[in-house]
Amino acid sequence: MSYPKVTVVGAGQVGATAAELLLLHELADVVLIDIAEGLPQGKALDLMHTRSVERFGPTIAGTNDYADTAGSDIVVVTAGLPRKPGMTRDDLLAANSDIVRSVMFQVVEHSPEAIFLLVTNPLDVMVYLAHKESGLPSKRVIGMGGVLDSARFAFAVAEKTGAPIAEIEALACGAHGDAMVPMPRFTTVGGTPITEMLSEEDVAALVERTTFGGAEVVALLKTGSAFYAPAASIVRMVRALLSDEGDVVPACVLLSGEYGIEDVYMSVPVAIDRTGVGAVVELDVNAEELAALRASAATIAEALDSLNLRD
Ligand code: A3D
Repeated sequence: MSYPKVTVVGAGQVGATAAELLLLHELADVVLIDIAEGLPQGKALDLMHTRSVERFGPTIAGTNDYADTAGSDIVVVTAGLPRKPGMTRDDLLAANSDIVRSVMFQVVEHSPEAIFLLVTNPLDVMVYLAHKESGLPSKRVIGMGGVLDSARFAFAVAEKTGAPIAEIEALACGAHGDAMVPMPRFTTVGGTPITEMLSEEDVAALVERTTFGGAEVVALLKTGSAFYAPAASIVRMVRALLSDEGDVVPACVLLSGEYGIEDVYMSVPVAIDRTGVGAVVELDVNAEELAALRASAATIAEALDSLNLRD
């Protein structure tokens, strides 16, 4: 049986965990690449040893050579420095810009037709940079942020209400960071919006917990940042990107007038399939939600301008 080829750049916590899930779910043959010598090879070998225990079909190869990534269907970019305690995502801006620039240059050279799924923080800026500097159509450059933020919102709602997680549909849009826009009216338990079930104070507390869910993990771990839920969220998106279903997920995509937002990458619900990004699903937002989305976009635009990325 032949599998699609997915390259994961960065064999750290997020990249290696995503690689493991791609194999366990039998979604793709994986190439794991990192700048650190031995790291991707060692993790790939360890995962190949797992194969006969877990009985999965696809294979994984670890490398430091971009030639091995040639012909990938999807390239997931997790290379970068993780956020440390007390560090904001924006502190990572300068360091990770250089990394993403050099990684994109090399992966695009070997897989010019791939779909590129960016994960490196600060996410919304890194995806824009990857799109701009690669010259690739925005349809094939996308970021993972909204799936994770929505999952954290769902967790917070489950904790508060005690409802089974399978009955909860949660949505968080906007920047992946402090300017996130969790959407309570579009977050439901058994089909009922949480705004009709919970007090305003309770909803506000859930929004707060969602927005700072990543920081909550960082504070507990002390070194490094979250990786299980990020990796699962990557795999959720890869699954959709390998199918023809046109799944609608909150993904970080280039907005061109939707919600009155122009020339900013930010998470909104969008259909994705094996051709990349399809139609943005414009939610029926009220004035307050629209203002929150625009304010979130403005914070991203400010960071883009600080890097002189926009014309
Ligand atoms: P970590 O475990 O440090 O792994 C990063 C890996 O990148 C390391 O193995 C490095 O050696 C490698 N690397 C560094 N520079 C290069 C390079 N030039 N080429 C190839 N590999 C390189 O970090 P992590 O896995 O915890 O996090 C990785 C990135 O994902 C960070 O920027 C995080 O902030 C980000 N992240 C984003 C989300 C989102 O939801 C968007 C969630 C979790 C983590």
